Parts: sequence; structure tokens; C-alpha cells
Amino acid sequence: MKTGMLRISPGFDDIMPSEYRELVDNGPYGQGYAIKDLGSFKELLEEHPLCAGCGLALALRLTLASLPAPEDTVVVGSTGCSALAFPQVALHNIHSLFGNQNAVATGLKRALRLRFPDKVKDVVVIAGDGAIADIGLDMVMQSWLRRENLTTIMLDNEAYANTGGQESGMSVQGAVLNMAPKGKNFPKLSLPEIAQASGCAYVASVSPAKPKQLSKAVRRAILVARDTGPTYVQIYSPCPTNYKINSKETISYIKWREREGLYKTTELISQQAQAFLDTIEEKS
Ligand SMILES: Cc1ncc(C[n+]2csc(CCOP(=O)(O)OP(=O)(O)O)c2C)c(N)n1
Ligand code: SF4
Ligand SMILES: [Mg+2]
Repeated sequence: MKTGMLRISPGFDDIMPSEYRELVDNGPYGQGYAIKDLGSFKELLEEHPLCAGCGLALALRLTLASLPAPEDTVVVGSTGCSALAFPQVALHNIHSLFGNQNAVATGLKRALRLRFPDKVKDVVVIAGDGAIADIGLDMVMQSWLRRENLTTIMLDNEAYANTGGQESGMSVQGAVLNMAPKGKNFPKLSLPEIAQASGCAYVASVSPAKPKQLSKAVRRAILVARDTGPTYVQIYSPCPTNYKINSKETISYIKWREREGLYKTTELISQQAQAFLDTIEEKS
């Protein structure tokens, strides 16, 4: 036991499953691991029931491996495909009613600040595009406008995947899905610009095709949320099942979209957040 943050009660040594024992001995808590260390530690999510080649599953894996302090992080999720994986994530996490995630996260962050005044507790929302850009947009924007110190991470598969493929505000114009057979009529919502205009101090749009960039964005977003204000990371995470992409080609599909100009990586940083990042990144 390296950090004392997770331990097996005396007497239970022999009966705990080997996966749990491995988590205690070799997990990422308190170790400061990053994605460059993947393969050398027991990950927070190793098995899940999501479809083969799911871009969202890969995005979630990379996001969890990028958390600056998993031992002091609580994730707030919402209904959708990611909710099927969260019961197997070895991290405190809350499943909130669809769309309410940023309201729940706000209360949690405030309560943790009162309960642990001398400790940093990161509250990170991880939810789908339907939960963030459509049904929960009210709660999301209100948390940004109130400048809550939260990070909101969207797993953007451009669809309501878990309910069989309806278009979302994040689907691109013309997208054809099982339940949008004629193609979407309207363009993709520019949520990064809306997030910036609503007070997010750090905004990034990334994808699992560039893991280091994704990791940097997640870490920066969480660190800025501790100090400066709300932050938003949009991770393009294609859904092979609903978009009928060969499950071996999810990453090539992201790269193709980027080449065609149909998906852009971006970073929008406020002056205050940039000054903060300069200080901490210089130190590290
Ligand atoms: C209050 C409420 N409204 C609607 C639903 C039905 N529902 C379940 S998952 C889902 C779509 C989720 O879409 P998204 O947030 O994009 O996540 P994805 O499944 O694509 O990962 C919907 C509408 C629900 N479970 N609860
Ligand atoms: S339906 Fe799509 S987003 Fe959901 S688990 Fe399957 S591939 Fe992933
Ligand atoms: Mg979705």
C-alpha cells in the first residue's frame, strides 16, 4: 500500500478479488501518473460493456488516465452510453438524472469546499452531447454563468447513441442516423464558442486520435477550474455503431474528419487562465 488512500481491511486479504488487490498495490492514486505511463499501472477502467471500437470508451480511458489527482476527484455523469461504464470505474462517481449533471456538480463542489476547506477536491462532469448540449444545456450554461469551479467534459459522439441514434445539437448538418433518416437539417452547435462567451476560462476541443493533446487539455482544464473558473473540454468520440463505421477504423475516421475540416481541435484560454497556466507549467 503506497499512499494509504485505498486499503484492504485486515482479515480480508485472502478473499478480495485479484483486480482489487492490484488496484491497491498498483493503482494511480497519489502517484501523479499520466497517459505516458499507461501500461505501467492498474487503470481506473479496464473492462466495460461498450461496443467494440467505441470512440467514447477510448476517450473515457484517456480522460481517466489524465486526471491530475484521481484520489481527490469526484466525477458526475449522466444518462447515456458512458453511464454503462461508470459502475466499473474505480473512482467516486455519481450518476445524475439526465441533463442535471452540472446542477448536481455545483452542489457537490460547494459542499466539498465546506467539508474539506484545506484540501482541493476536483469535481469533473463527464457526459454525452445530448446531456450537455441539448437536454442539460440550461444547467450547464447556468453553472458557467455563475462561474462555478467545475470542469465539464463532453464525450461528443454527435448522437443520442444510447437510445438508438437520434440527432443531437452536436450532429453535423446532413448527418443520417437510424432515427434521423432524412439527415439533420441544422448545423453542429458551436459549443466551445458558447462556453467561452459564457465565462469558461479554459475551453478545448480534442479527440482520442491525439492522446497527448487530449491529456494536456484535460489536465489544464482541471487545474484552471481549481483556480480561475469553469472549464470545458469537448472530446470528439465517434460512435461506430450508430454511424456505421467499421469498428477497427474509429481513429482513421477521426483523422479523415479533421482533414476534411469537419472537426477542429481548438484551445481558447482567458488571459487570467493563461497567466495561471504559465506559472504552474513553468514550475513543473
Ligand atoms: C430524464 C431523461 N430523459 C430522457 C432519457 C432517455 N435517454 C437515455 S440516454 C439518452 C441519450 C443520451 O445521449 P447522450 O447524452 O449524447 O449520450 P450517448 O448515449 O450518446 O453517449 C436519452 C435521451 C432519460 N433516460 N432520462
Ligand atoms: S452505441 Fe456508440 S457510443 Fe454507445 S457504446 Fe456503442 S459505439 Fe459507443
Ligand atoms: Mg451522444
